[in-house]
Amino acid sequence: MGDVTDVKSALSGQRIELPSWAFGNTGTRFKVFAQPGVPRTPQEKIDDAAQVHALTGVAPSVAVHIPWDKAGDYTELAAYARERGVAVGTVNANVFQDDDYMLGSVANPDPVVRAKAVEALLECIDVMDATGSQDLKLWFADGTNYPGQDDIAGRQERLAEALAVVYERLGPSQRMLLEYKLFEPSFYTTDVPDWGTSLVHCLALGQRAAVVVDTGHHAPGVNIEFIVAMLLRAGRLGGFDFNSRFYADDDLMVGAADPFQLFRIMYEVAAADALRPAAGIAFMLDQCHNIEPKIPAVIRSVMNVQEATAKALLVDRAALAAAQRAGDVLGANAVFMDAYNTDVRPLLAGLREDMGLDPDPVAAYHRSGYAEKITAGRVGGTPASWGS
Ligand code: RM4
Ligand code: MN
Repeated sequence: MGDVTDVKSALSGQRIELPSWAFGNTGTRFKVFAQPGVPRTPQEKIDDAAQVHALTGVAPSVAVHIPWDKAGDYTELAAYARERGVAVGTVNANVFQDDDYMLGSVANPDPVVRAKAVEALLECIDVMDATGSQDLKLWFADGTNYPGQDDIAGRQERLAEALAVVYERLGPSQRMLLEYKLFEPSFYTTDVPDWGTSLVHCLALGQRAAVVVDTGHHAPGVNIEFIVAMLLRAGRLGGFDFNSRFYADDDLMVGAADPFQLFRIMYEVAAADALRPAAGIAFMLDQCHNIEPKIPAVIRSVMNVQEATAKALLVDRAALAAAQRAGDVLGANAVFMDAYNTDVRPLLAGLREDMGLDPDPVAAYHRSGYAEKITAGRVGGTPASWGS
């Protein structure tokens, strides 16, 4: 087993970014079930994220989604976050909810719509300048539904052109993170469907463009840790959008559907020594809590990432390497499984106590009275939701 003191020190330095949209009302295309106490403003989403950080100690930033989190003054929004002990993190661009984007955004056949989409992305960089955010995260709903609907190669040209304009506008310490997703909302072609397509675009753009792996965006059975290893090797793993899927882009709590997969992914990250913030991998959640209470679900998700990370760090790398060199197939697998089968909850509870936190953040949240406070206080106004 890896050394417990080293494991604890790596875990205390871990940073997990929370998505502002996890705190708003969400649902499926069939129904959004509203919950009481949901934030009405970006500031209230930040308040909720700050609660999660206060209880877990490892979630000091909150990703925003523009225009869902549109604010009059982003410098003020960043100051508001700082006062609550968190920072505004990744800026996510939403170019998929305007009528003009029916046939796509940056790859739309109409140059006027393309220009509008590029403008929206450039505005996101203005937001980054005002908030001090480092990363612009791009996910495009672009694609087609029918063979012949649009030119597949032509769409790639338009995409590349738009990305180049946006990349040029980035400040020297800012990055562009390009996410891929297999399908949906387009079902025949998707313009960035896989890590290969994303990587090809990033390589053409330059060093500060990197791929985002959203764990929910793969076909069943895809070996995500292999993709992670490849991107780490190429120096182009920009970050993760963590969530769980049983079918497709379910956006369920990370580590809920397949904790073993999450462990395998975190092992590749740990083995490449890429857990350290200096390695530049953004560990973000991208989740929606439709039927479960949102804040405890986000706390649970942070804990799930920590548990998978702790197990990954516990792998006895020297013993594993020795077994691999000796061709000891079963021995190597046993080293790996020993770490996975370790109950790391006491270790993490101890770590939290070392950090001056309650060992059980979910219980601490339920005791805190915060849920009652927001339920009583957040009446009137429009609860945040998709499209608002
Ligand atoms: C997409 C993708 C993006 C997220 C949106 C809301 O499927 O995962 O990361 O910003 O959903
Ligand atoms: Mn995502």
